[in-house]
Amino acid sequence: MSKPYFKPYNAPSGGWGSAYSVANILLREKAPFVAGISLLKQNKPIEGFACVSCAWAKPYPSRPLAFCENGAKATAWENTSNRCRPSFFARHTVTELLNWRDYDLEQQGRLTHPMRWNAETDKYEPITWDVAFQEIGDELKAMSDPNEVVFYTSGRAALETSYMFQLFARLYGTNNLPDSSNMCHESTSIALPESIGVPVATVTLNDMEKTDGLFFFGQNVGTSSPRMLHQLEEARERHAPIVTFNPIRERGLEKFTNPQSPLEMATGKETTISTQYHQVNIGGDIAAIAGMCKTLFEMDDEAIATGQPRVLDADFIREHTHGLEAFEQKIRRYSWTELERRSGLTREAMASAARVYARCKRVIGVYGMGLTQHRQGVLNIQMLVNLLLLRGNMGKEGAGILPVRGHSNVQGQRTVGITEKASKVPAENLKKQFGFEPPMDDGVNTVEACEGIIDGSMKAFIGLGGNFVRAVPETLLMEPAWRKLRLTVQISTKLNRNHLVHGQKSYILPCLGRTEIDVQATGEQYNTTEDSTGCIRAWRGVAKPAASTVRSEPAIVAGLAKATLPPNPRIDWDAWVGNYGLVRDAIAETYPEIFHDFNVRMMEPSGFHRPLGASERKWATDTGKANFITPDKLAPDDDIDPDLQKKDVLQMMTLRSNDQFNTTVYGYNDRFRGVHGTRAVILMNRHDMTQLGLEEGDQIQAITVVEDGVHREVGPLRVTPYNIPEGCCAGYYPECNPLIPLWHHAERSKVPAAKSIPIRVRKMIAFTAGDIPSEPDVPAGLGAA
Ligand SMILES: Nc1nc2c(c(=O)[nH]1)N[C@H]1C(S)=C(S)[C@@H](COP(=O)(O)OP(=O)(O)OC[C@H]3O[C@@H](n4cnc5c(=O)[nH]c(N)nc54)[C@H](O)[C@@H]3O)O[C@H]1N2
Ligand SMILES: Nc1nc2c(c(=O)[nH]1)N[C@H]1C(S)=C(S)[C@@H](COP(=O)(O)OP(=O)(O)OC[C@H]3O[C@@H](n4cnc5c(=O)[nH]c(N)nc54)[C@H](O)[C@@H]3O)O[C@H]1N2
Ligand SMILES: [Mo]
Repeated sequence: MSKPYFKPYNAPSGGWGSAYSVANILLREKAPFVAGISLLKQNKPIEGFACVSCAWAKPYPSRPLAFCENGAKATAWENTSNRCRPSFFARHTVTELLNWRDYDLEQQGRLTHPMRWNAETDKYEPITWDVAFQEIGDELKAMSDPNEVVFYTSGRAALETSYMFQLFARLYGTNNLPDSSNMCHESTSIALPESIGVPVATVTLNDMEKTDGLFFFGQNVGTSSPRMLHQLEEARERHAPIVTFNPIRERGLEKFTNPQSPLEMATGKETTISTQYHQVNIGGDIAAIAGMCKTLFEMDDEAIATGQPRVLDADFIREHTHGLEAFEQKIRRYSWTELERRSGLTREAMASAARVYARCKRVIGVYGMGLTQHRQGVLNIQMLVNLLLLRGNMGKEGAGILPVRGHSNVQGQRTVGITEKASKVPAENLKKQFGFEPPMDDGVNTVEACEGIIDGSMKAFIGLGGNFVRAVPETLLMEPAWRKLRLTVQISTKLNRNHLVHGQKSYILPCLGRTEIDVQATGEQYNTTEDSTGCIRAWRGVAKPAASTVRSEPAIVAGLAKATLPPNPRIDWDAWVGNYGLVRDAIAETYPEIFHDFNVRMMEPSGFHRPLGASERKWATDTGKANFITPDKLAPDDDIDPDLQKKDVLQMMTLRSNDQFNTTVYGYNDRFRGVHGTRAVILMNRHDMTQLGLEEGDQIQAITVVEDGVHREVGPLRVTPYNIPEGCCAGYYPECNPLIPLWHHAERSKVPAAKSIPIRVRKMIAFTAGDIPSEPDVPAGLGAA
């Protein structure tokens, strides 16, 4: 591999860069034909499959090519012609594979056989499905307490699988159902119900078409949900302003050329996405929004004084909201100096954003991990809702709140019972349907599951997808603790680090992906998902299964459940596997309001939407109104160590590159950010570099600044000057995860605060240029020795 280098990227997002990138991965996965055919069916309801990348809404009628660069990569990745067969495992011990990079592990291709780790040989060896189910079932039956078992879900599994998995866990006797969402939008699930009485976005594609202003906070559309760029391009064609708050200038939020428009590609037409771009400090959003709200109050004063139309929507506020007075008092009291210092923005910048906001009649507030993954993640979101409420931008066409969800069905999983919170489950319905007492104690979320694994109280882990140990914080404590688990079971498509960091008894169960044809006893099966806009639809796979020995996720969950649970006359697991329609009937019975007539309504190509009170200005909150939530502080460091204010402490955010999907690394280039051939970088402000005596290309160790007795260090990372506010820096996820203390999470939602890790850097003794280790030599466990 060539030497890493850094070169700013000036082309638009999309465009030819995107076209080349898609062609490259199709060739590399040796899947140009299979994946190419699949791509034609991507995001086509009923006849095709829902993209396995992000959860952004799929318009109907579909575009002829309804995929984006990253969706194409995800499809190629699943439809690869590489196979990770038993012969591969026979050649390598697990200890040896632990030194491989994440990229090389997944590059082995699709898993084909159920495998069991053999302690004597330190290798995974093939076993039959029956033996795998029997042994896992026996282990689970031998546990002394069902609450010693974690049932984790990564956000991909379809509604049918997810429903079966939660039922399995609850029949077993536990609500230990953490989900990738606990590391992601759980801040949303806490914030929005308190503010507006719903846990999810209130915005549909129709609203995207009608809006006349979008305000973007901490969401990287060009990488994380590129299909949304089409709606943004259309909004810009209608001259709707897009105002962005992000510490760094993300390409997708600046310029876009539609790679599927021959005209735009030929003429090089670029659309400017953001009309204002505010490089807010990491963690500075509460202050930035407070600054906007303060301006709005002042503008409203002026309007009243001069007899102009009000700036605030007084009727809406009176009729539909609660708590304005306390909120307003608090906001008016903040000084501009304080707001400027915390946000990193000038008063004028905040005021000009507010003026644009005040001119728009229908505004959508969009956000992602830049708001949720902070200690004040919940409050971040509630502040954005406060801003929307001031002008009645909730429950009317073209307006609302839009958390952009990550995994393609992560929102839907929550809807059908994947949750650790007992109160979120219709226990009465489950009891009536299946004749058992569902557990009533809350189970563990992701952080609590990690705590239990570290302190030894958790004994077994069943993973429905994902790469848990790699995605969570505190890697250096988690990995050794994981090895003490009595049983680890991973239902997976590809080999990843979590298979290698394993429990005393460990199994890999290979499953079909959503792009693949799923034939069961009654014929080809549909599966269903819910997207970021609460739209539920039916899909089916089109590609030939990776191997005849691979099973579908519902079949695997049913196999485990049957081997573990006593027979239940009301559940015929085999019948469910033979016909997923029967699972959907069960879902409809448990959740009639959302899923009545599920099997019929799912066939509507435009899908059906779950009912959302807030979209109709019905507020299921404690006050029966939409609540203004008064911030108790502007930034998280208000209440922690004064040490953190010191000059040499930087706030690090961990980012995704354009060439990865979570822990799956497709390649070592982050085209949009100009980083090539490496992921072992730290992006820094030039002024900070000078202050710290660093030059471009220097190698540093990043060390977490906390006094809890644990030393956390990652490196070497290559210093790269970047346009980022002073005192802020960035590194890649998951390589930097060893830096995050497990307790460093959002208050109440417990989402790891992966976007604000206080660190110091230590320069490494000078290497000669030739000695500098480049990324390809760095193993997956990039943490310090
Ligand atoms: N290609 C690709 N697509 C993906 C994924 C992937 O890994 N790769 N992952 C999927 C998943 S599971 C998820 S959750 C989503 C994640 O998608 P996003 O929500 O976009 O999450 P990130 O990419 O982690 O970073 C979000 C942005 O937040 C900014 N940011 C960081 N801190 C702050 C802050 O304090 N304030 C503000 N205003 N901005 C901040 C960062 O600069 C970055 O641009 O994407 C999904 N789609
Ligand atoms: N530092 C830091 N940490 C983070 C984040 C961050 O921004 N910064 N982001 C967090 C977020 S938002 C999330 S969502 C989590 C992600 O955490 P996870 O969801 O646990 O991780 P993924 O990388 O998405 O999981 C990838 C693995 O899933 C398996 N897989 C893929 N497709 C399928 C399928 O169809 N079925 C099954 N059964 N398995 C499949 C493959 O084996 C693959 O190796 O990470 C979190 N961790
Ligand atoms: Mo996520």
